[in-house]
Amino acid sequence: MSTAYAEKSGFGATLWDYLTTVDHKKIAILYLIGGGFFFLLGGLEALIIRAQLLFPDNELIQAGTYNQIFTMHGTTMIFLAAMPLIFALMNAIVPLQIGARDVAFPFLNSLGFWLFLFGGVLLNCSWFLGGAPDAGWTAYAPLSTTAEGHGVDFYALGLQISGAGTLIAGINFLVTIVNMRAPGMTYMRMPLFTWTSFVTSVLILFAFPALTVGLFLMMFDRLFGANFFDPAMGGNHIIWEHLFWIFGHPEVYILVLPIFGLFSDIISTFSKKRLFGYSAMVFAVVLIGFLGFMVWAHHMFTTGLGPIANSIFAIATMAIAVPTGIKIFNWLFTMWGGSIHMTTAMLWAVAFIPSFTLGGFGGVMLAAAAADYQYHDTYFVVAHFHYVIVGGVVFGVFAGLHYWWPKMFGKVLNEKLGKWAFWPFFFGFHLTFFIQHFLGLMGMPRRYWKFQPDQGLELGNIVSSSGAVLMTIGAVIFLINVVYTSIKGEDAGADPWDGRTLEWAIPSPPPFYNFKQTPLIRGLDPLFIEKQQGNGKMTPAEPLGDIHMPNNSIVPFIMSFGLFVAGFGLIYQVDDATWLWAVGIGLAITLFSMLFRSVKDDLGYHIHKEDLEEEADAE
Ligand code: HEM
Ligand SMILES: [Cu+2]
Repeated sequence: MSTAYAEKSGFGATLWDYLTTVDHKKIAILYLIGGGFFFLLGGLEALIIRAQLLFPDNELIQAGTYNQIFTMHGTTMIFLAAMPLIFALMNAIVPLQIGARDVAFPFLNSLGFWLFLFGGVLLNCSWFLGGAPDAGWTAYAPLSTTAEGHGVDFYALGLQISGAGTLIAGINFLVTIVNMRAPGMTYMRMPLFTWTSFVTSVLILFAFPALTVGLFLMMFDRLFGANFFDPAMGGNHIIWEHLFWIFGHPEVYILVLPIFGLFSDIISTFSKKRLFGYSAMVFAVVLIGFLGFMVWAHHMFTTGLGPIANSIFAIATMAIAVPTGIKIFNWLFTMWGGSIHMTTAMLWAVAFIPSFTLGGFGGVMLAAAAADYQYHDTYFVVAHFHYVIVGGVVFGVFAGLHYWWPKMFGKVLNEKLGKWAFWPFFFGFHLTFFIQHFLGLMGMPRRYWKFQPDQGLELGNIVSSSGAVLMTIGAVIFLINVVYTSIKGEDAGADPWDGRTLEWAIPSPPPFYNFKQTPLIRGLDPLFIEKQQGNGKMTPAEPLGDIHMPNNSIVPFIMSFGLFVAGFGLIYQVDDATWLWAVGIGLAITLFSMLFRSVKDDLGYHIHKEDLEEEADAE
């Protein structure tokens, strides 16, 4: 290991290092651990749902508990599992793909993570403090505004805090991709994963504020006696649905676009071909991002917006099938005639194409407004969105982890175990969710605690629940693979997959400064170009020189902790005004940390040229 900045070892030192780190690669690992933990929690909740729905008239859990579990399953999976897992991959890879030494604002990067984590912990504290939120992950008013207990308050405050973290992360990636690209890395030379992360960051920037506003209004209605969503007092509960879905629909593209990007990279790498239709792919991503904001009312066809609004939103929704189709054909054409290597990552990618496409078909069916009166709030909807979210996002996260694990940890995940995890998960997934389309068409409503015997729903539900068991087996094998690889995995080397993009040009795991010299980019797939036309190494764009690095800081952790304390205070001041002290103390902690950060100079440090040279000699 390098340089004079020798690191202390031992558990305490490692813990402190991670609490204070501003290195995008370590923050990626934090997101991976946090998101992975919540994914397991959300998965456990899903298993409880499927256990309750195994038999008709089942009394395994109480109706009220069921409401809490499906609400927390959905909320956890979307906000605390899928989002952070995607941020894990973006953090680990985007700076490397553009030839940057870190993100634009490393301090903010750390703040974004800790806000997400404390928000998620706050939300989950509700389990131990009188009950979790139970108004669905969509928290429609007036159900949410009149729900008893503090569950929904935890929802409003927890998501507000973690949402702030997401917004910060989105802005950070935007600035990073606009400003930090290496010389020669023009927009139209960026790998698709970077492109989609860029568009996703734009969507975050425009979508999350709608959620922020909605949650603030909800907080005022529930905690301070306001009536924004109460028609009896002159409010309007439909406004919540608009605010929620103006955020909520783009959110599904926020989740799936980076996945489109990583599949594009993976399919091109393992087909040993340049991505087919690169510029059409970029165009399609931007168009999907734009149209994603035009369709939110397809979630509200049955609220009585009227035939004109319904028709416009129906057509806009169906229009998204066009750029999505462009992408699907381009993936197929990339594979066409390629020399295909069926690694585990590629297996997930190939499985993703038909799975996600089926989800898209369901989506176009739901978009037919008149027909949606039949599908709405049935299991057909549950089937549809799990096809896109599991068949898209979860498959994508597995693919991305297999593909980039060597870059992140220096070891290749075991391929055999990887495939053993894939098959049960893949079959389990289709078993669980395909049949739900039919359960929905047969009239089984979504979010119901029980179904009745003799309605023909028994078999379908048993099939669905057994699929969930298979998926669990797949997930467990993946975890075993992680443990096995960390003990026995083979060393990856810099470029285990014969990669095409810049992240494969530096060692695995990369040194903490990433690139010793910023590379010069000569075209799309820059490393591939150097392998074809050069000596397989990137040409440096600058002479060897000192590298400026940011300092670690505990301040982001403390800032987020302050908001966590204030969140509790806000929730409980309704019962007892002394809790206002907690609000004051929490906000004081946060504001004081901000002041401290503003007035104290933190200029970072330099890695000296001589140390880098010494390291080069040692190599
Ligand atoms: C992996 C196995 C999974 C299983 C077996 C599963 C199962 C279920 C079931 C049965 C419901 C419906 C509850 C009801 O309406 O009565 C549900 C709802 C939901 N699931 Fe999943 N799910 C899984 C994964 C995921 C993932 C990965 C996500 C998102 C990233 C997700 C997001 C949601 C959402 C948003 C809801 C709606 C919750 C609500 O109605 O408020 N699920 N899930
Ligand atoms: Cu939508």
